[in-house]
Amino acid sequence: MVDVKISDILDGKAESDVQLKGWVWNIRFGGGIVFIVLRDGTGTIQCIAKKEELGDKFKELENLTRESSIVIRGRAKKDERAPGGYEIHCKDFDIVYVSEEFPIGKKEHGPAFLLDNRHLVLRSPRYAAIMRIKDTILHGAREWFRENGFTEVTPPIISGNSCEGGSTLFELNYFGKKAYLSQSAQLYLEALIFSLGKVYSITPSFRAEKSRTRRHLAEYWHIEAEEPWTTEEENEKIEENLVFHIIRKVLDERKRELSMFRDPSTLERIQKPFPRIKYSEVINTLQKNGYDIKWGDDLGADEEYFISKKFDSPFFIQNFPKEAKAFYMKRLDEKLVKCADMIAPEGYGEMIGGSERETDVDVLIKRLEEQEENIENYKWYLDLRRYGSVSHSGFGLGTERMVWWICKLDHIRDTIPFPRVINRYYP
Ligand code: NSS
Repeated sequence: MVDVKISDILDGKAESDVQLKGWVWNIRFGGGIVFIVLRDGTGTIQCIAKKEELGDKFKELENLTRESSIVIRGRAKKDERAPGGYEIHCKDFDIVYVSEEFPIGKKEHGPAFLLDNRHLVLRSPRYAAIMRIKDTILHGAREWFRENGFTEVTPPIISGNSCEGGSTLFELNYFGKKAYLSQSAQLYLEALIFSLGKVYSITPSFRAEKSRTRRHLAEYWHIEAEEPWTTEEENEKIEENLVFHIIRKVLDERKRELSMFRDPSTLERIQKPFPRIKYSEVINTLQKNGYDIKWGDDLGADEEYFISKKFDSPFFIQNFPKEAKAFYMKRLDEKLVKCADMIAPEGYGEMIGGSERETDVDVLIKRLEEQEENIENYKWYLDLRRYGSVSHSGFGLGTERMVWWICKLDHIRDTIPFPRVINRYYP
């Protein structure tokens, strides 16, 4: 009898006598027959145990509860009527541990209860599918960067300065001095291009977002890249190729999981190049549709939702006014900067923020002063412009924003196993 994973059976790779190790996701008792939905971390499958086949041992199954751990031996059979297209005819089993009554029932629970019991809720096939899609997204990103000459680096998480402005900084007591949790690895990646050329990192980023929204986490996983000798136009092509590769990889590797959330053909239809529109066009469209927004304002969640609904492929919004963006972005003219946000379609919203970086030290100092930053903390960063400065660009992709869109979820907190938001860090 061979040890197999449920996914092997569902993929049609193991139609024979098998041994499965897993947990009881669901159990139903009929006269002389027990239906067990088993899950093992790779999938779920229905196992059928009959009294007429198991004899006296059948009685042991009467004690079985949801989430009990069990080893089941039997025959895997194709059956179109079974969920997943396969089922197991149980010939023998060992109950390893009979679970106490599992607090997550079949009935509806409120969101607070589910979040308090997140460590248990994560066992559901829905969360397993989301986490597996996320695994493919992270793996796909690393694969694309490696194939395209980027080196992975490990920037610090504790920093003495801000990157995206003071309002969302988490402050930390660093041996009696003030430090911050990183909002972005960008400034450190900018230092590393001089040593390595194209670089990228995948790190947690922290934002003290003080409001409850469906798209903000206090801690998220940031995929960031920085490229020397690169203009904003070229930077956008890099972002587009990376995102396209990741989408293809999810379609290749995770179609079964993806089908739990959306029709995969909606992602198959996405083509390069992604549409590109200007910030000014967006403002015009919004004003024509009755939004109370003026040129110069940043786009809020409602405005982004409205624009994003008009697309079924990711797209770029280019050239924001400098007041709406961070200090480091290169000027296009007196008013605009060389930047673009990549927006996820279907009503989701910003997934990537990217830009060409300002190379003029004096402009950087002026912008930092305008934002009331302490220049002392940025001395090291300004040095990067003094010694061998070159045009360069980069971007940050919010991994969870991408999972949120790809899985068409209501709330971003479902994209991360243990979400950190304004009112929660338990469990
Ligand atoms: O603030 S960003 O728009 N840009 C940066 O941090 C740059 N310094 C990145 C770079 O050029 N290296 O954030 C980038 C992305 C943004 O598009 C979102 O997808 C994501 O990071 N992001 C978030 N995801 C989840 N929760 C929160 N609070 C959040 N904030 C940004």
